[in-house]
Amino acid sequence: GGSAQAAPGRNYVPDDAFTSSRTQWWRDAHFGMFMHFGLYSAYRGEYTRPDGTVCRDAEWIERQCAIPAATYEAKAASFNPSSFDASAVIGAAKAAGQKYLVITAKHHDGFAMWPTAVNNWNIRDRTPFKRDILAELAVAARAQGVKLGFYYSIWDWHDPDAQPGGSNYAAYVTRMKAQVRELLTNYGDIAVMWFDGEWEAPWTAQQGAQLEDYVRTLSPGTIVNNRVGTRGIADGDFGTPEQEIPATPADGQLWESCMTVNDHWGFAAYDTNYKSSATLTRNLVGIAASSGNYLLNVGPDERGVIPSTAVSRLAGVGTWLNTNGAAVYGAGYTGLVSKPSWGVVSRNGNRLYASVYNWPSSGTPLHLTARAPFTITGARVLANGAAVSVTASGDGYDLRPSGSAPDSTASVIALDITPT
Ligand code: JFZ
Repeated sequence: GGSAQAAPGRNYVPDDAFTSSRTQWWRDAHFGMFMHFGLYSAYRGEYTRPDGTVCRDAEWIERQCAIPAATYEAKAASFNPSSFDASAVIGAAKAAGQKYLVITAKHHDGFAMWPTAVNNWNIRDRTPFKRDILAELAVAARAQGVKLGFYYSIWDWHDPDAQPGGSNYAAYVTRMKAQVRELLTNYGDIAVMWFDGEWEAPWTAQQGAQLEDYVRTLSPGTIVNNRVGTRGIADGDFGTPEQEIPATPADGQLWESCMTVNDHWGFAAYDTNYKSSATLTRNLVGIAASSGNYLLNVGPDERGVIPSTAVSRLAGVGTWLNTNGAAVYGAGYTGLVSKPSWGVVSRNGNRLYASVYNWPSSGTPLHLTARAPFTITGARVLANGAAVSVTASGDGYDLRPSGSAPDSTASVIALDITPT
């Protein structure tokens, strides 16, 4: 929150996110579920034009496929995701080891997935489904101990006052704030507000700063992403690199990399290019070792069901975490060793966790290059407790595990250390 260059009229708040107890749960969690679910999901990734040709896209389908506004609006009358099961969604997140869920309450199409009182462009007033997706998720998340956050797009393709050339953008901003108030007051504790679409004019840095302050006033504990406004003016609590894994921790900044489990955010039936559980697991371990969070997206289909392949790939991560979670939860950047070629190393206090992707053949060492001095007082494999031989060697240590890799995705060696 805040920056040295506070916007005029803004109360400057020191940037405490990196160390604050407010963000502790988020810094420890490292892993959340992102969910793109909205009216666009009803298209299943394909729009058939009046001339019979087919255009493909996901959550951008209205814009990318130039669907006439009236056609897109009419689609709502057939949007009936009656198989949506909030308990199953939260259960899938839990099984994956994800500690929080961020769902698109409103994407760029402006369609509210809750019964907003601000307008009638919402799931209750336009669909036969009528149910409040957000309320159902709030109940299930609380019951199962998963934290809940909302994605909210500042950019809005539907509200007349938000359109380019619209005469009364201020009126739109007032409605936006009324919606944000609903989200932060009607659904219990909201762990995260994840804004997006802030880059689109006429949204300004000052409006971003005011919106960030508005969220803080309504809900001081809520963690806010940086897509609320212009960087350095209203930069929220954490950065949001997209589809990438920074090699080092951001300097004094929290960050969360959002990625898709296949190749789209919203549901697209034709997209079956799911990442393997091994890839997802290594993404998570690599991100955690650079002190980041991994917000891994799934897109429920037009019935409200997360594709089963996505659920099973996520569950594979959860299975790995059941044995090796100590390398992720509560862990972060070591500062003590260089990133090795054979895997990644994370740290929690006086424990290092070497997640080994390429397990050596017997006798071949895994070398750890020390960037700062420390001694190793114990070493064992998390999966089976096997002792690992450690010898000082050159600029660091050699680890010599025995036998074959307990896990072909990543086998974790826990090292007890004493910084010297
Ligand atoms: C935005 C949305 O347009 C998209 O539909 C999806 O919701 C995604 C999570 O966020 O897309 C972006 C936003 C920011 C960047 C790239 C795509 N960026 O900063 O590189």
